[in-house]
Amino acid sequence: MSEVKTQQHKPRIWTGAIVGGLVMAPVMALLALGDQFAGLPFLPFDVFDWISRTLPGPLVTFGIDTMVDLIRGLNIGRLDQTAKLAEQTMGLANFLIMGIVGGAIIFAILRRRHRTESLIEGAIIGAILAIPLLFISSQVNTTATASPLLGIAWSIVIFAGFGAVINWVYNVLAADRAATPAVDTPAQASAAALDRRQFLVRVGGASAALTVVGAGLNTILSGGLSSLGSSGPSLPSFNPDEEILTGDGSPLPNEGALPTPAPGTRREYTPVADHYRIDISSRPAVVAEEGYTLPITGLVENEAAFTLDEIRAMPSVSEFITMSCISNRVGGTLISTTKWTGVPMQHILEQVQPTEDAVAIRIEGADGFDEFVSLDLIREDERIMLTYAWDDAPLPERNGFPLRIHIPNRYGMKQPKWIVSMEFVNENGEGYWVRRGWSPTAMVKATSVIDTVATDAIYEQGGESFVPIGGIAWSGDRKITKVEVQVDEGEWVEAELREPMSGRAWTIWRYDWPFAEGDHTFTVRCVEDGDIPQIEDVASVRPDGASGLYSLSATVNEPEPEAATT
Ligand SMILES: Nc1nc2c(c(=O)[nH]1)N[C@H]1C(S)=C(S)[C@@H](COP(=O)(O)O)O[C@H]1N2
Ligand SMILES: [Mo]
Repeated sequence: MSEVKTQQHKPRIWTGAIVGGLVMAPVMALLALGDQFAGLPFLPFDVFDWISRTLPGPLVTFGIDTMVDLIRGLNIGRLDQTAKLAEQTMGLANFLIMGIVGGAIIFAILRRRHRTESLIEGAIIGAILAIPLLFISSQVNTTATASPLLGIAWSIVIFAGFGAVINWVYNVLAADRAATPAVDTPAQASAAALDRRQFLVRVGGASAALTVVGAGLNTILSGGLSSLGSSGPSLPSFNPDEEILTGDGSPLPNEGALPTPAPGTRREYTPVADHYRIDISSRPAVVAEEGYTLPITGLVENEAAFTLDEIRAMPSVSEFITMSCISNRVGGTLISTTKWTGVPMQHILEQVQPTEDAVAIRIEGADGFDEFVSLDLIREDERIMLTYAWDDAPLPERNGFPLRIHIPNRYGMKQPKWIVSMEFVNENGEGYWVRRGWSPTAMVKATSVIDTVATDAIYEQGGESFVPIGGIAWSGDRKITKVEVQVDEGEWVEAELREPMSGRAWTIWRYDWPFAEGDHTFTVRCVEDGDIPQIEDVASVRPDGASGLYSLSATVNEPEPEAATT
């Protein structure tokens, strides 16, 4: 009798499993923070990437499709982001399962020991569990920018911590049981069980709180530069009945262009309020208009401190411009288009007269962000512009009021907002994100995205049904010359291209696909001027920007017969 009881005094393995899952959640939040702010490896995605490369393809596809269906069923996320979200969710879920197994293993091992107060055993087991993960990460990780040694140390510390916390929970549960030596009456036994349950509930609560705080910090601090996929606001979609005008009331430059975007395609001209926003601080820097001057110093003949009125009175240019963040994933929301107005930087050079040794300008933002622009680049590209207006109105506060720079064909990270100073220097340096391991040139890669498979806009023509499919393609200032769509494993078929608003704006494309009922996968690719195809090899956003083809799955059903009303 008492023999059996002593055995029951040891916390059970399944309790370890629960604890493992609970502790793993905040561990993942911590790993995400490390990924975000120190360029440390994010093991959950690494492990998932590795698994999906190792497992047979159809199994992985099945898993992703199931998740996509699930997420769609739950109505989370935009269709275009669902596939990536599914993969990421699977990566996280998979890691959670590993936490559960890890917790069970640690409890199983601790059960074989004499009870101790120490946390060493758990910490050691945790660190050992990290070793295969580190190996996997070294094989597949392409996003970490921190030194590998630091990555190893970080992962081992985190997992030792994971083990130690589980060990601690084990100790508390075991001590609790030891403290109720004579579990004789059913009442006492259930009181002890209640205590333990309360304790576990508290562990669960702490886990949830820490996870939420960690994930929240990640989102707030990164302002969207998150590897966990910032699903921004849904993009407003094209509405054929709405006439879009720019801020000064003029029509878009490609007014009347054909084809008409497929229903559900994003708006060609992003409303300024919906323009994506990325910056290093959680709140936009605020620069007061009153008393503002732009000091231009350093290696120039004429130092200057231009007021906004002076800048606005200089010769100006306007252009419709698509800008993207380098951390925009294929198909992500960190890309927008509006009308930019400003002074050509070449004009500014004429005003201040750089000296012989001047090589670059160091531009600083009110938030401490900085970047360098080489004078050679400015001299050879008259389009580089000191921008003061978007959509014919002063820059919004969050998008860089009062001044920001535009450099064609580069991702946003090269283009400071909230400019407070320009210093001409004799060396081209590394800007804020470059110093943190991102691309020194940040040249835009061609990208194409499916915004819509408009199953609710199926139409008939010549006895055949068609489903309008549409989206965007963009390649910086390089012209998009072709977009092709593939359905399942079929032939690539050319889409129609709509004349873009400018040479620096995205191209809307449309393909009316002959209807075929069922579950289908749609993939898109584009070609830029010079017959250069979009890069198909998958690369993550860090350090040079994402590449890879965008695809999505959709179920296409027979259209509902028209209701007999008029
Ligand atoms: N001062 C300042 N400028 C900045 C940034 C920043 O954090 N601070 N972020 C850059 C990045 S990474 C991008 S993608 C664009 C985003 O501009 P937007 O927020 O107006 O869309 O601004 C760039 N300029
Ligand atoms: Mo960015």
